Amino acid sequence: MIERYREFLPVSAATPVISLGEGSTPLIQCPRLSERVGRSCEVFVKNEGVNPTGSFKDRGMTVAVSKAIEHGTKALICASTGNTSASAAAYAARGGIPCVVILPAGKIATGKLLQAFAYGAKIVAIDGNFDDALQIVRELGATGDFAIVNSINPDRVAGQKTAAFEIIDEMGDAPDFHLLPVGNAGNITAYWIGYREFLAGKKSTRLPAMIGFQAAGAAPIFHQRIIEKPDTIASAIRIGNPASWKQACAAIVESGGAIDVVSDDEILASQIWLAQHEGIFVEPASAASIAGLFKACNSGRAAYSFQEIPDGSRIVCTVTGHGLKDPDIVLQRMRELKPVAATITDVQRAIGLWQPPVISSEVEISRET
Ligand code: AN7
Repeated sequence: MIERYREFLPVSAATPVISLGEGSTPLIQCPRLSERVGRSCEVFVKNEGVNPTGSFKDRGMTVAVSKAIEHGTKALICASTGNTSASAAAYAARGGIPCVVILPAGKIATGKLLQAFAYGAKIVAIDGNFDDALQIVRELGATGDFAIVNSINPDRVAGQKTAAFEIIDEMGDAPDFHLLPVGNAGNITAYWIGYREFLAGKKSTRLPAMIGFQAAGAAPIFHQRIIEKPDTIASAIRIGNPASWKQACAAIVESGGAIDVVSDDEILASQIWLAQHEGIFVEPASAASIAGLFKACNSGRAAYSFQEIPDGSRIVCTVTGHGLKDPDIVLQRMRELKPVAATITDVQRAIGLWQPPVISSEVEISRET
């Protein structure tokens, strides 16, 4: 990714490029999502779950770790709700330096914790939430012993803005709307920088409205106050005091966008809907952008209603992480698989009994018209 967008990144010939082949992720045209919006609008999903460690964090991490190593850093440190730790651990291994990850105990999705172990990070679980972990990381970073690779590190944001570049390069221009989940607010900040940079460089002719979605129980930006005890099934965005709060607000206001909330039930229903209607399996936090799209189509409750948007509008939803990272919730809802005899007739009978939705969505997301 650094090679593809080198001229826009804070790297030089002296920077050792620590890469795992991140970026250049698919921008998937989604006919069924488009149908939900209607009026010839086109919806695309930017699938960041196919990055090397399964999340968008790899874009920022390749730059942050390359720069940290260029600067002679001895060790990396980050706080994380899971994906940052998985990504930092992988790129640290790739770069040959140690990595410490500070995590809220018991709140990290199985796949992500497993990744941090597998890549060999030093893992410290704290009796506290992500915001507490980030505070500790800020203080440890100030000692000079570590390079912080959270998105408070500008190199992370610089790397992440390349997702906006890719969208413009692929679509030929920026979309009209960009929807994405918001946690610590680094990603919405990075996309907005990317979109503005390509507009200034005349690689695009417009800016999208940025529409961010927080989980209802962890929505500090929406409520305009710190949430002391954020709570949501979407553990990746269980953040009560986002580091890039101000930048996110600027992106939303400057772009004429909005910040909105989606409930856990809406998130889980959208996760399954996207998997079963478009074949894209994402983790719950990522499904917030899809839940948000559905909400925007329903003018009654949405902070930004799509009812009035021009026909033919182009909408991009970023999905940030792979569904396999957080299997527990889907597992709970899966029917038990009872083996049948290994004969054609038994298998045929079993297929006949099979009922499509394998996993039923508890919440119906219907379009209010
Ligand atoms: C799947 O890993 O904050 O608003 O520590 O993992 O840029 O924070 C993860 C965040 C969305 C929110 N989707 O992005 C972490 C962490 C997924 C995520 C977000 C995260 P930001």
